[in-house]
Amino acid sequence: MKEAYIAAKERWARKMAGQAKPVARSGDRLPPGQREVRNFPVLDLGIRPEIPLDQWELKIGGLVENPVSLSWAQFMALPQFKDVSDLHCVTTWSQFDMEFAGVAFFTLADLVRPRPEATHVWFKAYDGYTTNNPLAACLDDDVLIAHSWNGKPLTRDHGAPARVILPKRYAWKGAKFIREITFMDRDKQGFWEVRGYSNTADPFTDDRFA
Ligand SMILES: Nc1nc2c(c(=O)[nH]1)N[C@H]1C(S)=C(S)[C@@H](COP(=O)(O)O)O[C@H]1N2
Ligand SMILES: [Mo]
Repeated sequence: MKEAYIAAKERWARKMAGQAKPVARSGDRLPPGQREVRNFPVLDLGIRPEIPLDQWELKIGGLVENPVSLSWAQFMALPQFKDVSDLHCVTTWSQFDMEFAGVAFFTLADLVRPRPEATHVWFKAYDGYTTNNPLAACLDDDVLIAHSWNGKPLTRDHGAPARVILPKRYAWKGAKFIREITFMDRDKQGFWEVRGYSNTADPFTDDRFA
């Protein structure tokens, strides 16, 4: 684990806590406080687990009618989805026109059938990382579990074999190395959320800190 990196990000959140945010949502493509990059930086806890495809599984459960544990073959046999979106990291870099391919979140929701009580989704990754999102945000038509970027399988640095992409939130809301997706009837804060980062994480209102 990159302890120094985690500690520095925590200090940054503490220092910035309670600072005024813009009242109006930005209509610009580049969100406030961001700069554009073109090199797809790598940002994570530094663990980057290696997960052989024949050992990979994606568990989807919690408050659902039909919990599943998908093998790689089963995951790849689901309807495939491609979407081009912009990625915004809270550390202020953004990259435009990222083409991710994989399985749409709504396809997985159709498969497991969330119960009416389900309001939030908890994501757990193979490196121990966690994050959380409202179910409504996950059901947006641009959310997917990606296995490829720009036509090639994800590299380990970028979360292979599969990662969650939520284009309308800061990138930390999408778990790389995704392992488990759990539907819940309450919110539960993830790795960065308990360390001072915003639970809503809207890049266009500079919504970085709790
Ligand atoms: N499993 C896991 N997912 C993660 C992270 C992590 O540390 N572990 N970091 C998040 C953060 S802060 C960002 S900005 C993006 C970075 O993705 P990238 O390294 O492919 O640019 O992954 C997010 N998902
Ligand atoms: Mo990030």
